[in-house]
Amino acid sequence: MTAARPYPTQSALAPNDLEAWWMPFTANRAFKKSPRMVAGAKDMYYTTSDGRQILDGTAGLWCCNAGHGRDEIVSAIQKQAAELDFSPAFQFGHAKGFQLASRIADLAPGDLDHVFFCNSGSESIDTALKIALAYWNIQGQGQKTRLIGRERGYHGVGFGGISVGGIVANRKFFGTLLAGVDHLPHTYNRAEQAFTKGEPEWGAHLADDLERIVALHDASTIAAVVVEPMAGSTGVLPPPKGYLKRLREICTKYGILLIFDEVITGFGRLGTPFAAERYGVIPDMITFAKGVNSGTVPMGGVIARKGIYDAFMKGPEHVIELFHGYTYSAHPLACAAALATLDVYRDEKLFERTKEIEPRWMDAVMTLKDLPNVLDIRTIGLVAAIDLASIPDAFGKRAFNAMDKAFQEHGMMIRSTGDTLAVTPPLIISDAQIDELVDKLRKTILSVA
Ligand code: PXG
Repeated sequence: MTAARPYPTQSALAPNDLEAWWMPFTANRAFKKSPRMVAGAKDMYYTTSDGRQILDGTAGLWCCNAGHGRDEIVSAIQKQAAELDFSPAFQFGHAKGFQLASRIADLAPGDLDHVFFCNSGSESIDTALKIALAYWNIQGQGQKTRLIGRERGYHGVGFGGISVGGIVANRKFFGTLLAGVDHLPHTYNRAEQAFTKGEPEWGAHLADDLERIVALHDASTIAAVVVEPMAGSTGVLPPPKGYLKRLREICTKYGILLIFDEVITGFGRLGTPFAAERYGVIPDMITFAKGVNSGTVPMGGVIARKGIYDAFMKGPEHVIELFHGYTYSAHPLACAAALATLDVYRDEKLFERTKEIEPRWMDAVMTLKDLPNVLDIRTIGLVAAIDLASIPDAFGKRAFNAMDKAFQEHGMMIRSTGDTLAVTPPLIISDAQIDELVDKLRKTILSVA
């Protein structure tokens, strides 16, 4: 037995023991020595437990697209908790689940019109991969089992997601992963692409590598290709011009399903409801999470094309068609929050606004180009990434220090991944707040020179 801990009688703003929480994707010991504690949030700002205002440069974790503490969303959640707190989604339904599925299908392009709900981005990827495998199975092509991801891809942390993902640290500790997975090359080349605004000119040809993979394994063994239209977590890699169209063509040519992981690009981040629309490419499935309800209640999902859903709707009608689902699929609180959030997006035209301010955002962030240690800046939609030169023998430390200093000294939340800073503010950011953010970024980068 460890010694008894002091009973936590203090308020949530000032916990008296940081030991017990094993924090996710966090340097736990560094955090617990010098915590970055948040206590409240409203619109574009967090408040720290010691009362400082922190500009939200990350929309939480790429999710709070409508900003924080939005009255309409808060009251929808409160009302829903009082009216219907939980309802099973296996063999029973509730109105908001159906309303939300229709609203999301309306936002999605083409015949992407059936929505399967889960509770996170990771679950949405596992769901999409399982639908792909089951789809081929019920079509009598059960030998189509291979899954193709991409180097540097991030698809969450489930075994499916890390298998098709391509971030080494997220894979190397976890054994053999799923069998039968291959990877496309990533699309980044600094010599060809440095300081590009938006989609780089160079790199569409990298999609042709799918032809090599098909030649190696044969299309008859390949179920699906999954990519982020814009790779986010790895440090923001916008797709080269024409790349996604090329991938679509090759998938269609060989009868391979194409899945876009839109967990961060969905719900306006690139100025359209989904990136699929921005790029004029219709995948067979889209995964989403985060922005669907502005990060307020855990929710994710998969949008599937009509033909995929229809393929399952056969056999005796009393038999379950897809043996998959989660206790909290279409949780009433998550649905209520999402319906209110989609109203905010529509009424405030936040997706259109993102498209409008994109050029201003890109120009503002590119003013940081000549600061010390800046090796590349990539911008797209309301997203920016800044690559910093690594401190010798301490990869990741400069960006980690920048993230920490931004919070502790400059009043701003940003993310670091490797030695890249990622900046992805809520879509409600004003012109003045863009200036404030860039000014804070400048000070932060100078402070880690
Ligand atoms: N797919 C993509 C494309 C993602 O970006 C997930 C799946 C997994 O979602 P969940 O809800 O299971 O976490 C993600 C998550 C970062 C960062 O700093 C990115 C994510 C999560 C946390 C931090 O870039 N993306």
